[in-house]
Amino acid sequence: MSRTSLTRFLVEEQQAGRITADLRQLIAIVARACTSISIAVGKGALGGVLGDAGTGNVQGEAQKKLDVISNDILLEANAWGGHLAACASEEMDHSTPMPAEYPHGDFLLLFDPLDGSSNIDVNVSVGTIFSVLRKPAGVDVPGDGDFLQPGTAQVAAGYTIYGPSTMLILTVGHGTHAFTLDRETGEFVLSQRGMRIPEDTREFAINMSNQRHWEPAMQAYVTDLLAGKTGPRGKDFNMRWIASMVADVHRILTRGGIFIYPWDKKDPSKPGKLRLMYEANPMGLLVEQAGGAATNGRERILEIEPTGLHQRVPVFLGSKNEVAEATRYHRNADQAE
Ligand code: P6P
Repeated sequence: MSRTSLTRFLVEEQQAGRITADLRQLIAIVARACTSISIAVGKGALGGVLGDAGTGNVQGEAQKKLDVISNDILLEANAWGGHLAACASEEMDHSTPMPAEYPHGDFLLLFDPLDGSSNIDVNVSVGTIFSVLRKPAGVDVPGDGDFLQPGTAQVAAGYTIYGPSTMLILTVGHGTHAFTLDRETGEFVLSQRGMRIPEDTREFAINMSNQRHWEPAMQAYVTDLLAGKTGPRGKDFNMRWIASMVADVHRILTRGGIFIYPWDKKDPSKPGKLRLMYEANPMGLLVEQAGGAATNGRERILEIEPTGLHQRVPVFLGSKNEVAEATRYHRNADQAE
């Protein structure tokens, strides 16, 4: 069976006029950086890279050594790429314009270098999430404000999941495609062209320990899920929660489901736990390109006008009809107010 490498896939996308040479090369650089992260993650206890780095990030979260290592790998890989104007990361307080001595390009790269890293020390799948935007015209040195573009402006998005196999899931706006890392050759090989999420599901992913903190519409929705076929939904549901967004979203892209991280009143000032710019937006584009849906419980994630680089949002994503049902509960509650 002839194999399609990521390199060939990207050249074909460029030949079809769907991406530019610069975007092709940027994606190839990010993929190579993810291969390096996969090697670092795969060393586990033998690499001296587990545990806390002893530092915190802008989110006020303790950084794992691998958070910092992964962030550095992505920055170093892109330094000489020549395609970026600036980077932004969960692990950096502010965006970073490309230093003057490096070649510059027209793209903005945002990433969560190692999402789910609290799972690293217990050997559960984690991943790198990335999003690519265009640098606004006329801007020479981009600042944080230049990143504040809605998810519909993304020219590419993807994640790499470091699991039993390392897989890169990518969209450039024409479908969502899966590549598997061939560890012997070091290349990503196309393993599924055109992933499709089933429109209906019987599987939901949520951290149920927060139930008492949810708003009434969320309580009502989950109560009806749990009532199963004896309740208004008329069917039984199963639950999965890996607490690693990349792993939960990958399962949903592969077999359907709904992933929810709603607002809760544990910290009312926070609109949600997950970040819009480098988690919800890239995952939202990947899911929509696979026939799914992504909302914040009320509106489409990709149409949210960002107000901050590390802004948080509630996330409902996955099987289109189930996301619509969960969103209906919230919109109906708003109308009843
Ligand atoms: P909780 C990981 O820390 C993360 O950002 C996502 O990957 C994951 O979906 C979520 O938080 C898990 O949150 O509150 O269940 O630990």
